[in-house]
Amino acid sequence: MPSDNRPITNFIAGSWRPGRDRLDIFNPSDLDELAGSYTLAGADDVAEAVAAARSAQPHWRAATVEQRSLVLDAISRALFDGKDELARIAAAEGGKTIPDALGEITRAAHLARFFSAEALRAPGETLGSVRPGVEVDVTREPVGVIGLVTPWNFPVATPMWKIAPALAFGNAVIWKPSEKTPGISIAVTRIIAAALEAHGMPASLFNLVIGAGPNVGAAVVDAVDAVSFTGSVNTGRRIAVRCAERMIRVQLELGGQNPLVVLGDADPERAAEIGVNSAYFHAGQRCTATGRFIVEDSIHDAFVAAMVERMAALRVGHALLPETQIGPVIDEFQLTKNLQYIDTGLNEGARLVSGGTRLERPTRGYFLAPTLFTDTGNAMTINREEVFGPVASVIRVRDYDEALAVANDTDYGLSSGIITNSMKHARHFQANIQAGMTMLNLPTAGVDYHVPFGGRKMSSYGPREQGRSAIEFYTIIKTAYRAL
Ligand code: UN1
Repeated sequence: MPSDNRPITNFIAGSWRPGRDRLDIFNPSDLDELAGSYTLAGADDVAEAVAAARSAQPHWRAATVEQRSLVLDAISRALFDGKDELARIAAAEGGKTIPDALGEITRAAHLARFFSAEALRAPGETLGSVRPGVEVDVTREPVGVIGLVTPWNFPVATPMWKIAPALAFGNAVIWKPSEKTPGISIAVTRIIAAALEAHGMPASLFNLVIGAGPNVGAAVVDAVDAVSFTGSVNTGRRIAVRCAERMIRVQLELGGQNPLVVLGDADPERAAEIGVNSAYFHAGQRCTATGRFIVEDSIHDAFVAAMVERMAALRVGHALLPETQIGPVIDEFQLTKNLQYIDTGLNEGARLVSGGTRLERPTRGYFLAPTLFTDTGNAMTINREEVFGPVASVIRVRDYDEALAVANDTDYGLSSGIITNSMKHARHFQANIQAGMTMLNLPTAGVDYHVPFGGRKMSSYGPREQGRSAIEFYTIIKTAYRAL
């Protein structure tokens, strides 16, 4: 152990170590409160982490499926048992409300539980050959050392839906979380390391490196056998190019500009209830959040009125206060970016009907009023790009056909939704929307943990995450022929 008292941040080769440059994280709900002090890893730390992971991975691969299942079960239990403390950490450094954070941690616990069972039933196939006296086995093997690069907005569940299948199917992991949420990443790593050690497995097969994307993230991408990334399109594209050069597999979950269609037959109050949740909870910082409400002319005014009324009643404030429904945005960078998008909306002729400004609260924080624009066109910047904040707009359309065309007129294709009682339109929308996920009479955000997650177009690249699809990315197929 070094004799200085630099904060210990990284878990490398089975031990906790400090990094170099200091990183102080302030509570986005109260900038006068230090949420934690950390130090950043460097590229040499990554090299050591990958070497350790490589030498540990064969032990993990050789473990029985029951041992792997038990480790994931232990991770799941520790997440359930520790959820209150973990939620407090996530709320204090990331601005999630406590109910939001508890929901996310519970989801992560269920994810680990789901993959605890998947470890046991990892499938293979035995087939007959076209040649007499020959048999064919199709088996799945671990890929090796997987690099996981994850964002700050779901700092537990998004990592867990990568970590759990990576471990379940016998891989080692290098985890580079967002450096905006180091505290919760450290807490989750402690749980994983303890679960491995309790089952006699080398903790060095799981490594945590906290650092910035350009050096630490890039070093991870340069050294591992596969990369799963959730984050922005620009970073994702750079990672994909590098992975192609190295000819390693890559899985990307990127942004969205998710449409929610509201048809004339809907109940405007119910539509607004769904809409507010869909666009504004977690301050809109969900890749599945609704950015565009595409609303049929006949219900437009009633829907907008119901939205504005509900938005006025939303309680925005300190994430740790029990009455708060919407916390701050994560940091100054996001706040500034959101305010710039609001300006751009106004400059391009959108009409602001709710929010649009920073909010003052008793504590200094990054509070932004949930914002709704009307009179917007699908070509406006706020409807083309992903804002990633509590900002949404209404696009008025004549009928269902126009609504579907507008919904599909986007570079993205992550989530989508329609609010209607018409079976005919609901079925048609489900079949024709160009998105990885689609919701009927539900918010576009908020997904289950046991089914595939992912998008189309610029929203995703590579095989689906979660559910039974997860095995595709985290295993590699071997076809074995045997003459008897
Ligand atoms: C959800 O909508 O429940 O970054 C999950 C995100 C996604 C997770 C969304 N990876 O917002």
